[in-house]
Amino acid sequence: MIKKFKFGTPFETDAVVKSIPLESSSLPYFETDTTEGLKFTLPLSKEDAVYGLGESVRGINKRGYIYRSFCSDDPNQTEGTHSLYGAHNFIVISTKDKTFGVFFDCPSTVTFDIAFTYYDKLVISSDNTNMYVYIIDGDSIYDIIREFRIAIGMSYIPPMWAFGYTQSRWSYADRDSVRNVVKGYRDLDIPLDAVYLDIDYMERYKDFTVDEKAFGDLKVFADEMKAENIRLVPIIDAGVKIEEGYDVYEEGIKNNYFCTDKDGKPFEACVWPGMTHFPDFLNPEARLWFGEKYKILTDMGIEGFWNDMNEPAIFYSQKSVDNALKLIKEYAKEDTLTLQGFEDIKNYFGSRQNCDEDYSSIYHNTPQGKYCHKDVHNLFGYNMTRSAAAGLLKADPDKRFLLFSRASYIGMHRYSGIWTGDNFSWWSHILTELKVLPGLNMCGFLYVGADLGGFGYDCSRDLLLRWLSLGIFTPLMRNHAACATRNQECYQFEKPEDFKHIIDLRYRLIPYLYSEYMKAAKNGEMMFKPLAFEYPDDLVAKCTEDQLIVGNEIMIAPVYTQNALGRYVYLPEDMTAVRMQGGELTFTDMKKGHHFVEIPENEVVFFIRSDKAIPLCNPAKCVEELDLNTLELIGNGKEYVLYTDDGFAKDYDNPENLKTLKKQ
Ligand code: MIG
Repeated sequence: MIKKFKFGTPFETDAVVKSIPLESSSLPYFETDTTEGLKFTLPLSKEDAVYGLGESVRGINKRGYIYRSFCSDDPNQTEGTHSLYGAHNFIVISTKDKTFGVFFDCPSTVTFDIAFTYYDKLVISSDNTNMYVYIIDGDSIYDIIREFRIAIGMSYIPPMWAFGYTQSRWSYADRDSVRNVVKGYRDLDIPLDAVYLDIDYMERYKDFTVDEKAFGDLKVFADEMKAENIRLVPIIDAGVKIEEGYDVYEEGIKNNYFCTDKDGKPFEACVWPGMTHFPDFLNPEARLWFGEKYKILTDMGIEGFWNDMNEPAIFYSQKSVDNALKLIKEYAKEDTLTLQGFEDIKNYFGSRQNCDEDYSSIYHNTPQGKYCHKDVHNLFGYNMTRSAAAGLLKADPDKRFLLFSRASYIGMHRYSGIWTGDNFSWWSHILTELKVLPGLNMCGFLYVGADLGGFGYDCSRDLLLRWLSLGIFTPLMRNHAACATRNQECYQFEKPEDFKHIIDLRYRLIPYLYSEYMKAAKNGEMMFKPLAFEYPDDLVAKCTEDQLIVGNEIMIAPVYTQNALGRYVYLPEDMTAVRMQGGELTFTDMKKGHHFVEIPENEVVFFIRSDKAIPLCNPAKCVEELDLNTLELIGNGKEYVLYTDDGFAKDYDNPENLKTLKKQ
């Protein structure tokens, strides 16, 4: 049961697609305070848990911290961070006597103070007095989530090749660099399905252009790669370079498709291309226009994209530069810079990222009137990606494209996946990724993954092995690294066969992962489930935040500490441990309870639940070459319901896609 409550005059975000009548009664459960902005308070007793918030730091149970939903360009995914790239205002509150969900549909900052300021209170507040609040009741956490997911619409479904292993780096500078990556993998027989093109494939960072000196005719090169079953996946940035003669810039100016400043002049800020304007993705006409540009690249044979810098990220605005110069001139009147002057200048430059002053100077021309960016900030990346999805749908209505975005809001899950943005080559970030997965799924984001191996800093061989051992279970499986970091492709490390065995296992699991993904998408379920949801009456399971149920049949318990020879694993029921060792699988039945499981860094162990079975295929060098007709069932169960389709067409509801596989 989902109920809709209205405060003020909310901006229509289109997060919810189901039509739900407005309630006239007051908001249940919470104490509502409207004296200053909006504030909703709920008492929490000690054992109550709060789940959700999609892309956010810290635990699966979000208790004990302040989170701020404000799409931010911030790679510091640490315990001290309050906001990440996505803004996902859905939580489930689980108390002794009742469990319910609540979604705050508000496009500007919402603060979730979850038993932080007051140990026994949940306080949700916003300066914005205009929002819809949805209350979702149900018999179980899963019922509540399903109800919410029906209201926000079905999750995006990628093409099947996007379940393959993919390689990225900022940047592969030219054709030969990409060819070398493919050769590196193919020579060692390590599977690979795609290579990403980061910003340097463009001509001077101009969207929808290609640096032909480095990449030649991209269509020819995309065909060459396609012949090897490799897809090229270019990046698209939100900012459009200001350059006379550049058609995207000129069309945008001519038709008033860019965001403006207060006076209606296009807002100017510096990002990778230098000075840019931002397409006004909240203006439906501008959205349509920008989205249609993706066809320039699909016409060259491109079948996937990643949308970046769409919080939007701003290095500095024109106004900031003007202010900075003023500040410096002011201090330059003195002969020497005082400490205060030094600090002022440093702080001014240091505070340009995710900067309130800039976001307060941007305006959108929306069907609901002129809006200051600050009030609709969290909708920008969502609508950039919605624009891309609409363009791709128009370019080829019957085809699935790979699409994922950095910034997001609930609603965007219908159009694309997300990657969790910049992270670091830190051991703690393996666990960070594991913990973020259930929350993302709750909010409808199913096609998800983190930069495997870590984006910033240098990655060690053991870190990559361990991270891949989690990454083989995430739908988006991409190894990505920042410029000036150590090479991170698997073939760059010693004993590459260790990497091959792990990635081979991923390909063997694709029939299972794809089936579970499709079931989750079609039925509003989660693919990554906390043990707390699956075993609500088991105290230990409730507290276990470093293991997950993946789909309905398996449990994972990855190693996330360096030099560990194994780890403690809690089995909430009897399970079969599946061990991949040197590419071979062995099976051990294990009893419910605590175990220390030895897991060398080149092995993977996962667990099949009692009376369940999962399908495995043979590995292949790419998804296209997987033989999905020859499947073996493993585990103690007798059957498995497999979902298959051709991996491209959109006939998701064809009953023939579901087959019950039975053990011989
Ligand atoms: O300011 O395009 O998160 O994946 O490699 C950095 C370069 C811009 C940020 C993305 C990252 C990408 C990088 N981009």
